[in-house]
Amino acid sequence: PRWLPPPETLHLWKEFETPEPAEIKAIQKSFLRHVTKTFARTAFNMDNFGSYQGTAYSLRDRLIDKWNITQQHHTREDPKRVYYLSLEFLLGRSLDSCLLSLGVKDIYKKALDELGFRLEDLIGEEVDAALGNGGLGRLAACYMDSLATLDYPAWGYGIRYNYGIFKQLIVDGYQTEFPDYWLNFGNPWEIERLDVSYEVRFRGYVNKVTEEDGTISYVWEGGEKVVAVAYDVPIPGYGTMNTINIRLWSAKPAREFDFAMFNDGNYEKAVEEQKSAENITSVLYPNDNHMVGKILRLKQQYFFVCATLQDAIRRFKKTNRPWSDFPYQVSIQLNDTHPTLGIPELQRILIDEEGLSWDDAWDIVTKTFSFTNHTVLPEALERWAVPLIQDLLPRHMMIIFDINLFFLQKVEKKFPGDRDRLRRMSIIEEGHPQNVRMAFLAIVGSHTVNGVAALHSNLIKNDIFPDFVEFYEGNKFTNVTNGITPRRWLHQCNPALSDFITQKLGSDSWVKDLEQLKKLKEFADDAAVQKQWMAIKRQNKVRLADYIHSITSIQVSPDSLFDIQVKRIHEYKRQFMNILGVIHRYLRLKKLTPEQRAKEVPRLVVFAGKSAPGYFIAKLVIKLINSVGEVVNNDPEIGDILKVVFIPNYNVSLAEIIIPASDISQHISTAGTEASGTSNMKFVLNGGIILGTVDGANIEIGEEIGEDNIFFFGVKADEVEDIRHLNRYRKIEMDPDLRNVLDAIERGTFGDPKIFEPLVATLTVGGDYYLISKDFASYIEAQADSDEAYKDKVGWAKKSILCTAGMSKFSSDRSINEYAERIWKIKPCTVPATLN
Ligand code: 9GP
Repeated sequence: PRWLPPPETLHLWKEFETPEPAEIKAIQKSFLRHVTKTFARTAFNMDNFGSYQGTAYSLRDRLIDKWNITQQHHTREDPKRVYYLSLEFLLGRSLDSCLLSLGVKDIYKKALDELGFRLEDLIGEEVDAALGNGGLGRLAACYMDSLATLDYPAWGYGIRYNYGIFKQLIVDGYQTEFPDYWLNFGNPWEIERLDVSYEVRFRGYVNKVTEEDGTISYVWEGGEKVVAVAYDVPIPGYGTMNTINIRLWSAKPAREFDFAMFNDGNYEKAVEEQKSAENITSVLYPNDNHMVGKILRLKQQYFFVCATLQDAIRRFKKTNRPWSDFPYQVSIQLNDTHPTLGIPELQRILIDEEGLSWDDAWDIVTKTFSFTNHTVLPEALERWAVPLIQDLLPRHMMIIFDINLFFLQKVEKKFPGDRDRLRRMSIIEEGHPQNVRMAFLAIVGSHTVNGVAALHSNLIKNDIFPDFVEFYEGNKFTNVTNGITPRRWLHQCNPALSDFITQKLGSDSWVKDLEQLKKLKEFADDAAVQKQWMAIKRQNKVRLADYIHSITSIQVSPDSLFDIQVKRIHEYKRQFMNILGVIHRYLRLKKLTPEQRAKEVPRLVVFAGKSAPGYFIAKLVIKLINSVGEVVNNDPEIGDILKVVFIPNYNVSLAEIIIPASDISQHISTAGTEASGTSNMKFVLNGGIILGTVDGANIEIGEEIGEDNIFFFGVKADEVEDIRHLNRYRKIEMDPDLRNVLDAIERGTFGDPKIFEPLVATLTVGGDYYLISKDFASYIEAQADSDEAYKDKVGWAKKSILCTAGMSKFSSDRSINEYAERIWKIKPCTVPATLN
């Protein structure tokens, strides 16, 4: 039985829980010091932004204290560290999450209240750090939170882009892009480290040197150099001293100014050179699941791995260990193929600069790196033209050729005479020009390769890299199902539900141990709990409805079923099918009598997400959604029975408002195309029900929460290839309901049909690659099932509770523990709590 405090002792607890006035005073003092001294403002020259800055800087002081203690402890203990290399970290806002991690939110709130500021208003002043596109970048951010919380000695490494993902505005129904000036108002969450910088070389030539004893070595010389300067972003663990670091590199010119050129009167050229260095880290490439072969992107990739390896090696060398210890002290995780150049770069450093033999060096390299693949889409798998690499990184190209040669020799030895296999497995793809297959290089240079959900890891093994599985006899390949941090994605974004769960479980320890959510199952049939649970959901829906109104002027009813699809706009994610389903619903509703209509479940369909700027078809999907919304939302016969809203500029802080408000969320990728998905996990953790395909992590979520609590539909992954094959060779049989929907578009029901012709053509003449027609009937059926289920309020509340209760597995803490134990072989290095 749970211990309960005797009522007469409660005042003692209360007194103890109330923060010491001195503590409040200390916060106010540090706040005012920063406001007046750091930002030179006064009581008569203040606004919410000024108080956000003061609060952030005061919190930053605490973060830096903890960070310093952590670093000193790690230096003393010298544990094996993991380095998580990622071109994207989608951190979102930091103020709220830092307040929670440090356990000081309530006391800060009080301190600010007394000064006349509302913490909620300040939180809204912060600009998102949006250094990522979508799932891959947000996953990196969740993993940093878990690494810190679980006390692992870890570093994140990436690029400090001056411009993060573009801002999306909707103009006349179309996406338009604006630069994201996120650094314009300063960034309290980073520390500029002018003392930590490294040179990075590009181009030049390779000198072959023959020593007196006949040995040959290579020296990479000449070319141009830029400097990588470190910016550190401290990441505090939740309720622990451990505060790790994301080190983001910014490019600066190697020499401040070319005075010779300047004096020659060539001022502009001198400035130009400076600019070209800074360009390297200027902008994040806005493509999700799609590679663009731009030289600047290749420069970004090398720039960041080169600086990172120098930093990791400097840290390693401080301990005076032999090189053979390196893989036992350092583990490097490649987040997708983007940092793969780290493999030839470490090999280059070891043989050219440290004088190790090829074999000794390669042994170290392959024991150090591991690689996560995040996609099976062919257009996302990176290939770089050999001439491009040769020009930019001549020595690396030589090394890649050698890695390939030695690798293919081993393949030949194992499968003698199998030329076709050699062609298939070669890191160098033949053609004009030749290409480097980065995934192959990553596989060959890593000890472990993982996919991000069970189905995806199987597809990698069976469909994408089967030759490699055979060659390595299955030993390299494994699965680590993705996870999300429950700190941000429940505790922070849904405070009412978080408090309620804490109250029901009798403690808040679930925030660090999601296994405990399982105990919520006991309450699934409890009428009082159901009532409170759904009341919280409604509050969150009101919050979203208010937001929608403030941004789009569209009034939506919180009593409708909130059906949400938010993610990058991509053909494989099938937002197109969703809006076609909405049209189908609209046409059906129009045929009903007002009495019949009144019996329908009112539904709000929400979309949000960015399209890559050059992705024509995805941009047309956005236009169609807005055009349909225009008609449906203004149809007086329809009213609240159906509303369609596209919320512009989807980002992390918007997700924090949207996700807690969903009744249903859609994850409807063609089976076998979504590697995992992570927003599916966020929605279900917040008691939302998935309507989705048997794809990615949906499958494992279904296993955990029970198939009664998820609306599955559509073909299975192993059927897709056969259907595509048939689609190619015979006329596609269009689903009749879908035909009706397309007819309505073609009749001009949603504006000029000419606009949508290329989009409709993807289903007709285009061969319907993503099988919308095949899945349409079962999609509509699943939607109808969800309407029926929603009518049963008690049944729905039960489903919703069981959803949250079943999500223990999807904590990023579980994922990170798996990586740490099975792949990185690192252990927690707990920092003694000398500060609180
Ligand atoms: O598309 C995948 C998504 O399914 C997954 O959840 C995410 C994190 O693992 O990675 C995405 N992949 C990419 O963004 C590009 O490889």
